[in-house]
Formats: sequence, C-alpha cells, structure tokens
Amino acid sequence: MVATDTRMRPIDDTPLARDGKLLVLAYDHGLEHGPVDFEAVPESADPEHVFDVATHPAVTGLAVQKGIAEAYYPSYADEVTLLAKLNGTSNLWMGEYDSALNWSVDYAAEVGADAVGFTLYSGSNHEVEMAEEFRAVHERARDHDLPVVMWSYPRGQGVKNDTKPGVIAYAARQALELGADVSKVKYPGSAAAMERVTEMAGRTKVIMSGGSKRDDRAFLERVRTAMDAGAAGLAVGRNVFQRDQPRRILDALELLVFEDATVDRALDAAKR
Ligand code: FBP
Repeated sequence: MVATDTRMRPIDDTPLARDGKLLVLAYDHGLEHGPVDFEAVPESADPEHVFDVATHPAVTGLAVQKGIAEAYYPSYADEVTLLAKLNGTSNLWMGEYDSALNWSVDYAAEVGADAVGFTLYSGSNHEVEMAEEFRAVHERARDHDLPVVMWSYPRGQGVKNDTKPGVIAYAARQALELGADVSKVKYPGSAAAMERVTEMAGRTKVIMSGGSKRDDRAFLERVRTAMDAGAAGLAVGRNVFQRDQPRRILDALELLVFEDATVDRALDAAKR
C-alpha cells in the first residue's frame, strides 16, 4: 500500500516558524516556579506586560498555560501566535517528576492555539504514563493540524545528571521517535554536544531552553553556539522577562536567530 497522508504539516508552514526558525517566549513560570521568578522585574507578573513583549516581531510564539490564554489571548489574537502549554505542575509538588495535563488539545484549539506544548520527563517513574498522554495529545493535535512542541526534559529517579550531553541527545531522539515537531532541550554544554543533539533529532527541530538569567554576552554567546550547531532557535523566558528592557534583548536575538549575526553585532543592538 502506498502511504498518501501522514496528517503532518511541515512546521515551516505554520505560524510558529519563520524562515524555518523559532523564537518562543516561554511564560509558564508562574505555575512551574511561582512568583519568585517575577521578583527581579515586578511588572513581569502582569501577563499583559508579557503579551505586549510577545508582539515583538522576533517572537514566533508565546507559550502559556490555559488560564492566561483564556484571560489575555483574546486581546492579542491578531498579534501573538499562541503556543498552548498543555501540561505543567507547581514547584510545590514534591513527588517523582510528573506534569498534570491542564487542558485538552480540543479546548486549546477552541481558545485559538496555533501549536501545543507538552513536557515529557523521561527517566521519571511516570514516564510511561506521560508518554501515553503524549500519544493522545500528539494524535489529536494532528487532527487539528497543530504542531507539537515537546519540552524534552529527562528528570527523575532514572536520571543522575540531566545536563549530561548523552542524556540530552537521548531526549531529542525520543522527541523524534514519539512524533514531536519540535524538541525543546537544555543546552548540553558545548558546540559538539549540541551538534550531536541536533543530529539525533533528525527532522524534529531542536530549540534551546533559555535557562536562568545570565548577562547579555554570556547568554547571546550560548545562543550563537547553539544556532551554529544546528539548533532552529530557542524557547526563552527568564532571559527576556527578567530584563528591564526585554525588547532590547529580543532585538539582539532576532539578529542571531534570523539573520545569522555575530554576537558583537547582536550586543550592539541590545545596547541601543
Ligand atoms: P526559561 O528560558 O526561563 O528557562 O524558560 C523555559 C522553560 O522551559 C519554561 O517553559 C519553564 O517554565 C521553565 O523553563 C522550567 O524550568 P526548570 O528548568 O526550572 O524546570
């Protein structure tokens, strides 16, 4: 039999990518980490402030949880691409790594999502259940023609070191094998390790997780290294909204991600 339709729309044809690249602004920290992440820049606690930041032309998608999408996205539907982060759990949970599915693909589509996101903690004692939940999410997302971004985070009893290059390469491979269009991974520590990660991901695009806030040069250098190693962009939260001038760092990221600029040129843009 000849296969005719995999129901898979290339991610490059979706609003989440521009010129094959992605720059996702992540803003689910109020759930994942709590108000502590907003202390540095108090206005970042206001979702309206972050939606405004997400209208920057460099941003190809804003990742938020259900309540924030419901309450704020309607006012920004023309300007912001919505990446519905479907699962998530608070930092107060002390059990083995797991993540509650907080909204369905159907409901996310009804709210206006352009893409869906799902965290998989491989190595956790809950990996099997999470992978089964991912299967249902993935196949329903295909029905809705929505791309799927996996937050590929190995964590839990089976993982001694979640930043080890081999562990991150495995996570990226798992995203490919399970059908994710995009795999969001931690930086594995070096250009060579990132190259291996992107190679293992095959046609699944790899985007780098921003991580905790760093100074401009250190952050931008890491982004440059990841891009040169084959990453398709990044998903960044704290390194944007914990800055007093979040638009400036987005100006710099736009140059690095979409225009292949040097770190020095991007730094100049961040200072302007
Ligand atoms: P950051 O750029 O701030 O790291 O955000 C990316 C992200 O994946 C968020 O979506 C999520 O809330 C957070 O990181 C999870 O961070 P942690 O590594 O502490 O679980």
